[in-house]
Amino acid sequence: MQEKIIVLGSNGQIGTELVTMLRKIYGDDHVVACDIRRPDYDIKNSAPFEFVNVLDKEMINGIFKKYKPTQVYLLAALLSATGEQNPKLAWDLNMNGLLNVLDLALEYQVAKVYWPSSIAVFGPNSPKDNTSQYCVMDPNTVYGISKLAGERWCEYYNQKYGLDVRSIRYPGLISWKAAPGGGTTDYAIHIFHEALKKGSYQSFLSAETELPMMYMDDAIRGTIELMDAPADQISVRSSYNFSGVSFTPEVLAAEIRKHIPNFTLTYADNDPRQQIANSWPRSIDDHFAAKDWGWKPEFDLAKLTADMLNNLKKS
Ligand code: AKB
Repeated sequence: MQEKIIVLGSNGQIGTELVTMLRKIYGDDHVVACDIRRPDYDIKNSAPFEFVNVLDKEMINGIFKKYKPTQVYLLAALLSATGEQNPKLAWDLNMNGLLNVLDLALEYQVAKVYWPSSIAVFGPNSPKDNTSQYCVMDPNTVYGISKLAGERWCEYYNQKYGLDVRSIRYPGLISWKAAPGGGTTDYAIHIFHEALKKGSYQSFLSAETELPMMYMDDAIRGTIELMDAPADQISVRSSYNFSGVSFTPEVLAAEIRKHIPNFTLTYADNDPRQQIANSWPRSIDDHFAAKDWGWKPEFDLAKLTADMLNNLKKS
């Protein structure tokens, strides 16, 4: 079957790299990038781009009618930190954007839908270490609440209507090609830019705040591996736990010092993102992803640090 893939929210941190990879695999004309902002990275000139607001169901309807997609990726979202600044908008975008796409995917008989969830679905009473797929989940950010509700909707559309919707709970994603989108884990990207530019950085999270993270190359590969897996191997229809590497700002700084020996790290007091980080797990048990579709990360802390610094130096 000839695939026609629509990526909604193509211009963000994940979309920028996902679209590039999907176009490598399926060809430029088979992947339609859609966003409310015109892209400034390498999506721009190479292939189809459409302005789409995921809150405008008629607009998405027009795109589905025009392209008849076989696969849809919905990436448009407000993340944890920006979500707290505008909770109603975060709920509206994260929830109604998803429901619009799920409904239209059914109507247009889209073969597969991808929607990202997050470690933000866990909360203060979830276990902190090796957090399992099924445990107490009491998110206390609007982002986490919307992601947990979205997971339930994904499973509901799969079980009630047979829609093949697949999802991953991303940890903090570390990448150099596009800027991060207002998350609690963004310090782990800013730190690389500032280390190269100034030789110092002030972290908004404290020295000992350990969080699950992943290099973008692993995240993109894992996402496409999940989408390529046979449907009968997908036992989790809410969203899969997905693990890369866990570290604290202090440990990341020590790794950066292996490349930039004089790098100094200081810490800000009372940043609201600290509260969010404190409610999230330190590490994730992802054995369902390993068992169902063979997930295995390739980038550890040393490898991702070296790769980030090399690429940022060149760019
Ligand atoms: C955030 O920090 O909000 C995101 C996430 C973990 O989903 N990076």
